[in-house]
Amino acid sequence: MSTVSNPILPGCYPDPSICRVGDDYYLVTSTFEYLPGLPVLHSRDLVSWEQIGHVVDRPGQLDFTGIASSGGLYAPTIRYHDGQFWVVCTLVDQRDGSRGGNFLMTAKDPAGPWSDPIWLESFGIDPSIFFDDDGRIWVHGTRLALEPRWHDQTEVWVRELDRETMQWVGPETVIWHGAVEGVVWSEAPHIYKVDGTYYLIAAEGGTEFHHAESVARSDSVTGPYVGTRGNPVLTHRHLGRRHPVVGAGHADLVEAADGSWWAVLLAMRTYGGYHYPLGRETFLVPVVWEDGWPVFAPGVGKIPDEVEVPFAGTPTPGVVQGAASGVVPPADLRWTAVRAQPSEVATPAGEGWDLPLRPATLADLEVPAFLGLRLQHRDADLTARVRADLGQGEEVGLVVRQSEKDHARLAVTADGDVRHVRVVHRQGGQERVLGEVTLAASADAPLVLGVRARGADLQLLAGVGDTAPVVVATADATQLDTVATGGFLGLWLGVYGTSAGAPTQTVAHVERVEYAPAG
Ligand code: 6LW
Repeated sequence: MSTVSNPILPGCYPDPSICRVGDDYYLVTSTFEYLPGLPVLHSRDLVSWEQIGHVVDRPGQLDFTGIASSGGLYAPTIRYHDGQFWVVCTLVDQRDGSRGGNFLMTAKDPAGPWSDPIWLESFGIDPSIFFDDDGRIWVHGTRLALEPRWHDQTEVWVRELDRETMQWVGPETVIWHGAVEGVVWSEAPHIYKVDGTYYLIAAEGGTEFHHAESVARSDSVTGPYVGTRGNPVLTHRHLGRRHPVVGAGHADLVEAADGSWWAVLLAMRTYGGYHYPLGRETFLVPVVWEDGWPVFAPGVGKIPDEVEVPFAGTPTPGVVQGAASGVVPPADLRWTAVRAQPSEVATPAGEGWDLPLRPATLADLEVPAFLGLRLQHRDADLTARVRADLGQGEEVGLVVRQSEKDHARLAVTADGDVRHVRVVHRQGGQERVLGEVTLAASADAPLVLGVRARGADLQLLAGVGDTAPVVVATADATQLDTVATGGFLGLWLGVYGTSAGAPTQTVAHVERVEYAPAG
């Protein structure tokens, strides 16, 4: 027996999906415009998790050109069947819709390599896949309703997929619009078969405050599905905005080897008022069956702060659970870039990276010279040691990133033997300077740049060599979270460099980056 604290995956790990193979559990989450995409996490007991790879981990596997923030990879589903792992997911291209859609990737080893995408002729988001006892494969997903009666709402469809041709067989059936007539955003559908009955679970209400999880059942995979009178079976919306955990929904179920049932789902922890700068995180909830229906968090009715897992051993929380503190070496699976793989923007160099500056800025829909990590703790420190011989108009620094339009950056430029350091808050595409300092430094002196997150306060610090860094300005995390900006992401902390449109040969030597939870 051991106890795990929720969230089991802190920071931006939304839209979890889980499967079990023997005693091993595998979980994937959404990553939007960040690459590598779709982290694959492994656990033997649901308590201790470690990352073993990514589904989308090589250049060219998917085309991310021009994908805007909060587009990209949405809500994957992972399953194991027939000796291999299957992930279905959506590449959302908000730009022109000419690419993207639902795709399937498979792997013998969940750590990878995963296949190239097999595109499914379907549209909408949140695809899932169900393998029936008779060997038939049923893909299901959600999209804006085609039927006029459900105008402006979403519908859940299911359709059979042929194992050999990977083409649709037979017609599509619309099986669900949400538990209540008029409910919006029926999402994240998953079908299971339990004791001969088909169960459909789906989120509804949208992935924010009104998020909820509902369940329906049927004697046939294509329905008709009838919801339980107990719907929604889990939500936090009735707890109000002052409850410390909001937005519970987007669940996936798994049966443990001992026959117990569990759900992983997303929710957000608020701080600094009704804000959640860490984004949508992954939580674990026990599930029991009563009268042929699943009961989420029995006896509690909301996500428990701590969950007892009877079959779990001594907890050994993994790096992905925010347990690590210190240098984040290049091989660490937490590193991500935007619209490209890290290997396409930087080269490992000792404990850090050589990061060639790029003409693209953080505001452009291009591949910026950027490498970052999720902010996983409300109190945390990120420190980077960077050497760069900057030319005119060139900039290196740290960024607290939400999107192209919204970030706070600590921007260093050079003018002879001085370094100008500014903190710029880019808000809805408009920039304002929050503070600035000038530091004396020779071209080869290392810059020591830091983000000190203390709740909603994001202090941005800069220094040279061994002198103590100074706070240049404090940015406000509650102006950078999705409550303030829209979108689907938590905050990322990263190093970046740009030549602001000009050709450049300059390389930022990011000698070392440390991330440490504080307090
Ligand atoms: C995802 C949808 C949702 O596809 O937000 O949880 C979308 N709600 O299910 C992006 O994460």
